[in-house]
Amino acid sequence: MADCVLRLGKRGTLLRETELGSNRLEVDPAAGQSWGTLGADTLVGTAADEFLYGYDGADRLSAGAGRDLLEGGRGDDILSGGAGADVFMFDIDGDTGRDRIVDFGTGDVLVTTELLFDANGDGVVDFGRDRVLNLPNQGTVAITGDNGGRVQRLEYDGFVDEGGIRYFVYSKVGSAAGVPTLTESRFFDLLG
Ligand SMILES: [Ca+2]
Ligand SMILES: [Ca+2]
Ligand SMILES: [Ca+2]
Repeated sequence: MADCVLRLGKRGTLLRETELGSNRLEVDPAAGQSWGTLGADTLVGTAADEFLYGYDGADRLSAGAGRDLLEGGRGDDILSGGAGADVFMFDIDGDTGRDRIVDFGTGDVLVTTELLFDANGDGVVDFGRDRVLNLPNQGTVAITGDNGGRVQRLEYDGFVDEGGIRYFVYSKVGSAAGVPTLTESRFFDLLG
């Protein structure tokens, strides 16, 4: 009999821990979301707007077209938003690992639950010599743009308070993406 453990995540989401192992999971169109397992999963989205959550393990999330929400969770994940204005979520309360975003576009945003370190306070987070974003939880994010170039700076766009949590929003320097990219997405609906 397979073990099944239920517990509450930080944001009040119900997590179901099922089998370990490598899984290929496609989004259930009715639910609009796909949740990974403790193992290394490949999550594949559709052209609709959806939420991909890798949970534990070294996951590969490929959201495809649509305005998607991607959260790798723990483990070293590879995240691809595909076309559309996508939201890449990093919950600083947990260990997010050494992640990679492979197609960060000018319409996309990166969202964290803590303000990122901005050495000179100019509203732009410079990644520094290692060219990866260093998160307050010791996690890192290596970001490649959708044009193939390495992203080495992000601009701070502001924050949103929702459900007792403050979400900080970042985008490519000079991009029009920002707080509305998050608030107009289905992110908070799916958490609700
Ligand atoms: Ca997983
Ligand atoms: Ca997308
Ligand atoms: Ca991760």
